[in-house]
Amino acid sequence: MPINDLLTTNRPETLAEVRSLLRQVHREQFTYFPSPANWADEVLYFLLPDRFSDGRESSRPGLSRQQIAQFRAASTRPDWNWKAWADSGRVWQGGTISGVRSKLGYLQDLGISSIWIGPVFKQRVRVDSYHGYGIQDFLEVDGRFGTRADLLALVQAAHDRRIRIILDVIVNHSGDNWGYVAPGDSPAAAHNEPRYRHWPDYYGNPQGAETAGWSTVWRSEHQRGESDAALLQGPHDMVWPRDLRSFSSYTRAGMGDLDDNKNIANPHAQHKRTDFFALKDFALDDPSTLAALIDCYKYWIALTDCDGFRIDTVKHMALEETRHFCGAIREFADLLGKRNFLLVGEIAGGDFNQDYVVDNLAILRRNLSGALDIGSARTTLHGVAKGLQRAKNHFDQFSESSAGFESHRHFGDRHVSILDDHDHVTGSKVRFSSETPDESPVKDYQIAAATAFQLFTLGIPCLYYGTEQAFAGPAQNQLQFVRAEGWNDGSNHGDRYLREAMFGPMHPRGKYNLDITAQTSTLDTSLPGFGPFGTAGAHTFDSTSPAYVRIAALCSARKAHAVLRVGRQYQRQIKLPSTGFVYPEAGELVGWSRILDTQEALIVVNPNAGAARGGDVVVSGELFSPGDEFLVVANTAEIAVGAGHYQGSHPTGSTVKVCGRTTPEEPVYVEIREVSPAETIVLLAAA
Ligand SMILES: [Ca+2]
Repeated sequence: MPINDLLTTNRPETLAEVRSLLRQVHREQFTYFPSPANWADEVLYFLLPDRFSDGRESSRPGLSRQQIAQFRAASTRPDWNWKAWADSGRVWQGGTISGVRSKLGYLQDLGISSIWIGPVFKQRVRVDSYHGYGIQDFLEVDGRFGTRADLLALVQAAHDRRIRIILDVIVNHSGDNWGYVAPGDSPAAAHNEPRYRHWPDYYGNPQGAETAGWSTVWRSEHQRGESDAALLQGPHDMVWPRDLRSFSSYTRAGMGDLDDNKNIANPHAQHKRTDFFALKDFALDDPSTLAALIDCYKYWIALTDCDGFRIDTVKHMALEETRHFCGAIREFADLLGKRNFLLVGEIAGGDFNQDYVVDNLAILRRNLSGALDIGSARTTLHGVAKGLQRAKNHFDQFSESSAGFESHRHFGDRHVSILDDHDHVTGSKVRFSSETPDESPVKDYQIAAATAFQLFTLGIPCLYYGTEQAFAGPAQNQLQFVRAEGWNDGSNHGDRYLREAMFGPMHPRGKYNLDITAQTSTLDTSLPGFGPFGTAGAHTFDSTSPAYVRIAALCSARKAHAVLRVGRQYQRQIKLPSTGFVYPEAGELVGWSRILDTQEALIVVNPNAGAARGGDVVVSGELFSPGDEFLVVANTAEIAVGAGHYQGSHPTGSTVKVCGRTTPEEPVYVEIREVSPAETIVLLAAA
């Protein structure tokens, strides 16, 4: 029976309707798409639906690298208003779910096998939460992104290509669906972020000396507080489903410190109970609230056949609540034949928090699958790939012999490797390529070298949209025009510079305070679109760009050889012209091996942006002897110029001989020579 049969004309209004639908799923034989055996076999791609594609790129020109370079070289652009462009970055741009579907071929050719799509659920209709993290209707797709049918069609089209879809879900909080009213104030003046109240107090608490006189009121479509909920009957009023309309489902503690990380284990800690600015914290310690949210998200699995969830703001949920949510979702997915449904947590606040949650919830595979590496692992990766940090800093994270279990990074499918994302909760609010100097000859593809670390070291690699086009925001000589507009400043909407609209709209959507029809059928012509590199009206879906072709070649090698995905991992010592065999300093050649059974893959990256590098790279002395050969299976420098035109060292298909052991102490090694800046070579041998 096709899943489309579950697609009712109207979305359910209550969880009773959802439960009836879930009973139907139990009763009838729907066919669901199975999970991968191991998510480390996948290559993830994270995109924000508002900022990726509107499916209409053929109506706009593509931006060539030459044009991008010209734009970036110009210190002034008389016809261009940087402030208007920056302002545009704060509002809805017009990307859609159907737009994502139109780009499946582009993503498949890049080597992507799973897409993590930012939240698609219905937002407050007159609020600028284009990022999707402020839900008003937990059972509906946002009209600006499309329909439930569009989402189902995306998943089906993706599955036809063996691409999986991961939805981004929020359990910790709802949108700005209600407000706080101080004693004596009008409900219409309902506001957000009153001073935090410590557990067990809350606003409206009859026992609270300072909070008893307060009330909370639902918001209308127009964000006004309304004390008589009977007047709020529209689809854009209050919250949906109806089951979430009891204020006891919300913590109501006001705005506290999101980063009081001292007590990650305390379920009543401030960071667990605080609102997320205007977004309202759910009282997940109320069992019926957590059960309601579990049913909402079971609905989306049943309806769409999605393959996993990325769970937002896990740090702000108590461990038991996360455990309960993940366990319930995993059982439901198991029932549908999705025996390895991905549940990956966003755990902010640094590595300690991340490791604490993973150690507690991921070890036995029954709760969380793993975590996003958004702490120091991400910034270390930036530094190593740019040649600014020793590669050992990256590889030591996987060491089994260092303290603890290093949170199971060495298990390889517990961590999702992140180079860039939409938040950069740790580190600067600018993309990897933004920090590569504009005059650098590797500006357009240094990020491919960073991606090689993601693709070929332990973990599940996740590319952020725009990585393959080396998105870099405005040029250094243009930053003067956007610094005042929050460039790199998280508290001033600096996140927007991590979220350019890849499809290059001419203008953003009609203003967000208009009704939904006007928002979806008109454009705000007073602003330019928030296109990449400080442009509007030109897209960047270029499958010939320097980063795209390199990453595609690396993904192709990864797909072809299991050893590159699941092999054991060893950083290799290298003998440089001036050293013995050492773990080289920052900016020197980096080599590491993956070993599976009797096969060894050797990956060599030159993170030096300015000069070629070579060295003698150690390989396994247990598997290989002098005279054996390694075969080159990928060379990014060669891909860039085309196979017939490559004049450099180690072309694909060539071999290098194993040398060494001229004394009993000497290791066996291969001689790698003249690797160009920011290029990667992958070699393979079987004993
Ligand atoms: Ca919370």
